[in-house]
Amino acid sequence: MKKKKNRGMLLGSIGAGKSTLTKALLGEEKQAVKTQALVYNDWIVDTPGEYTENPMYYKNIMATSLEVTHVLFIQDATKKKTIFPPGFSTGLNKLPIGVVTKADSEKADVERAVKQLRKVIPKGPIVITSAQNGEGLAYIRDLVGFNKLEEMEAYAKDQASDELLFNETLYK
Ligand SMILES: Nc1nc2c(ncn2[C@@H]2O[C@H](COP(=O)(O)OP(=O)(O)OP(=O)(O)O)[C@@H](O)[C@H]2O)c(=O)[nH]1
Ligand SMILES: [Mg+2]
Repeated sequence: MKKKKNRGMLLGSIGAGKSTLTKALLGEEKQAVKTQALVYNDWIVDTPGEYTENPMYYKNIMATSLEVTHVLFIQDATKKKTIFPPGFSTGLNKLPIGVVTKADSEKADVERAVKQLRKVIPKGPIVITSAQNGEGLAYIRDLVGFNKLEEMEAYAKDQASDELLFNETLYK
């Protein structure tokens, strides 16, 4: 794969599947282990779930976001709850991408996860993925290559795929 200058930071709760997704996106075979600190891996910055779960770390998230072009908000499809505060993505001035993980799981409720992400990302793409079967991964790689929200929007609409949505809230 071509080396990218663009970079994405992954945010999401403990066990949401950030590190597994990182490895799948980078084509690594090894199983993910618990993330203890920021991990810079090629074009991905993986974070420990604690960063998103504990507001004490928000300062770290803000600081790290300065080093990336995109922030990926990871929502576990098997979890009823979301830990992102509403509109969380608008507080970080970076291109947002919503990612639903574990779509393959029998416990997955993809619709619920998408609904949760719509509240976090008022305007931006949402990708439905599974690190296990590779679903949606190519869309993430492509989206991180764009430098404008409008470009991501045009791409998402062009793909016309059930695994790639573009959210636009109709009210302000
Ligand atoms: N079924 C299924 N399980 C997954 C998938 N991705 C991750 N998991 C499982 O989810 C669990 C947590 O995955 P991690 O990638 O370590 O989660 P994380 O978000 O990096 O967690 P922290 O490092 O603690 O923040 C593991 O048991 C994975 O096997 C997936 O696509 N499908
Ligand atoms: Mg991890």
